[in-house]
Amino acid sequence: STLGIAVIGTGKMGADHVRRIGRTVGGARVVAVADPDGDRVKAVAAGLDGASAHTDPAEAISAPGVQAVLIASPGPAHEEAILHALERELPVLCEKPLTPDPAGALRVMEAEQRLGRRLVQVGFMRRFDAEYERLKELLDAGGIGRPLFLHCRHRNASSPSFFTSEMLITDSVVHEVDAARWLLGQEITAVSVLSPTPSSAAPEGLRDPRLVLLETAGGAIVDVEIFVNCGFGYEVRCEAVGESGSAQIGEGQSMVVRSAGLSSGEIAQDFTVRFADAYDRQLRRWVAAAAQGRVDGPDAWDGYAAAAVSAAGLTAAHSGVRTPVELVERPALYL
Ligand code: ISE
Repeated sequence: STLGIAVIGTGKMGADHVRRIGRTVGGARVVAVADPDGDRVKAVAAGLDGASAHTDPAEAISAPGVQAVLIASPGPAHEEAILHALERELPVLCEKPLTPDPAGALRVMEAEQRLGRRLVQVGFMRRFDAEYERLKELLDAGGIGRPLFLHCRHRNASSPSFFTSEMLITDSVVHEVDAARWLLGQEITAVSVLSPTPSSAAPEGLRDPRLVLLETAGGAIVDVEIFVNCGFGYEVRCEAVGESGSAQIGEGQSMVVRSAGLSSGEIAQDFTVRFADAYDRQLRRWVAAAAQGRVDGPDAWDGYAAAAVSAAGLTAAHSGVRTPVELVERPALYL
């Protein structure tokens, strides 16, 4: 039997997931789609056999045949859609950020605790990337000793028109926040943000690039260069430095051409290309678990912890002062 999915939000990521469910992931089909843009959602539904189109997410979630919900609307719209899905006890895959602020994430955790089970997975798809998995295995095996630093670079060719200075932290660096927590198995305890004079290639008023420093409970330091209008392509690199070695991922494994005195390789232009396999694997794993009425990926606690780091990051960015991260005690459901 195939899992009936409602897709909430048919922008760039929603449309990408709809394509993915049709082509690369078996055992699932899209039965309902929702988007505030009525024309866009009708166009997406028209390309799907028998899927209903809605402008109201709640309607799509309660449409006939919906057994699981994939949320790809903008961050501020996530909480409401998640709570509707939880009311119906449906498994959820929610794009990052779970919620833009920790208060919303706490409400999601409370709803799950009332149900007594975890049904929400957050779309931190780097955990499903082959290079990240190898780095995680190496660190877990003690291959480079106790980790001291993660040096991270996160660059986008350009940012979409709706991108704000806050989103560099809440929507982009949030990936490094989750990756660091997962790779090191440690919570992040404090955040500092430095912002150089913005690149003249960045849209007017956008604080781009920025340097974000994360301190972890185990005494490691993570530095993240976020640069969302670098112009030349999409790059996500990470070098881990430990007491007995270092390991680097994201250097690009594609063909290198030497010709006419130059050596050159291709740079992916976009995250849907660089992380295509990770998105596929994330969705396959989620569909397999959701078919059994459960989730097994990064959960609402991970979404909450990331939101708490983002909140500290925004305070640090505005004040220029190193800001501690405040976390509630981890509820038993998430241990
Ligand atoms: C976007 O929302 C993502 O999730 C991408 O992975 C990230 O590189 C980009 O900066 C974000 O805007």
